[in-house]
Amino acid sequence: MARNKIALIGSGMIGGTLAHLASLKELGDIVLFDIAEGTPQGKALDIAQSGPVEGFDAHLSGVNDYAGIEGADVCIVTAGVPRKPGMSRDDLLGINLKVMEQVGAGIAKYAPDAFVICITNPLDAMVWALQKFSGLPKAKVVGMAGVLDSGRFRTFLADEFKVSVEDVTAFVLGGHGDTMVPLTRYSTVAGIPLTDLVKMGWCSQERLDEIVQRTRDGGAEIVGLLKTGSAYYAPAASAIEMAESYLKDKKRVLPCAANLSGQYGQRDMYVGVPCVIGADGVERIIEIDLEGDEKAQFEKSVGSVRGLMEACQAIAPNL
Ligand code: TXD
Repeated sequence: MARNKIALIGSGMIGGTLAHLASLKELGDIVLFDIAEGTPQGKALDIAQSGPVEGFDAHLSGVNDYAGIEGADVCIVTAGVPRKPGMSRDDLLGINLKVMEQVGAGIAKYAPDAFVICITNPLDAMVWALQKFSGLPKAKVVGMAGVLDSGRFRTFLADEFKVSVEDVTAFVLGGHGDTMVPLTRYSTVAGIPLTDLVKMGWCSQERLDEIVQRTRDGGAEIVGLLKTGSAYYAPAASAIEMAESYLKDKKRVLPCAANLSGQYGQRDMYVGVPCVIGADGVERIIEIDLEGDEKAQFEKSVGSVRGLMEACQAIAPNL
């Protein structure tokens, strides 16, 4: 049986970390792609040389030509530019939209059967555009944000309650970051919902609200500390969890930005919802009943994603 091939489109901070993690987990052979000459080649060589030391068997290569991703089983997209001082949200949107157009064409030509995970920001709009530009089936193109947002939430909750992160689960919906909708009644410590833990006196509702807000601002907190870039270890780990579920047909239930076709009253858009990820890609979207405030928060989140989609359409009317 041929080894899996994993193409990483974008070889920056997240791209390099993805290559390292995929190698350590022996998920397959890895091709790093970037427009920057030397970067993907250098990172591939560096990680390959850790193979004999770590004891993993993975072939790594770096390319500047899309032909190198030919036949990839999984493509993880981080290509793009970050927001720089003086750049408006629309400037960023315009640049990264062009990048998605190039990436979509490259994947359509060389890896049309791949499972594609988009990470580039603004996530929910970029994954929607990438699916359209690539023309790949909607179930095979997803966005990574929810696994990261819930990872952040779980970390903060475990710290607060002084319990292992292993026993904390989190359920999040909606767009990435600011508009994330944490469902506290479905987030648990060893199966006990957070709403019950508040009643049991583990923490106050105000404290829980603060933790939720810190989770929403989780990306900005790290940008503020690093000063020269954004988070990359946890984003890479999150996308690898999604890729692994696809490659091993694990059918993990993970929050992903998925294409809605009527679920949650929405269609033709991508937003974070719980999905079953298996060999067919997004095999199922789990639709739960939202109550009062949850519904209002989700709708607000959908509204902000739709705003970004409209801004994309103003730049690229073919979308
Ligand atoms: O939860 C999430 N989805 C996110 C998203 C969490 C953290 C960061 N998130 C976003 O991921 C971030 O806002 C960026 O849009 C992406 C990638 O973050 P990273 O930290 O890896 O950015 P880098 O280091 O700037 O890497 C981007 C690479 C860089 O090497 C560029 O040369 C390359 O993208 N690039 C391109 N590659 C291919 N094709 C084109 N056109 C291109 N343009 C730039």
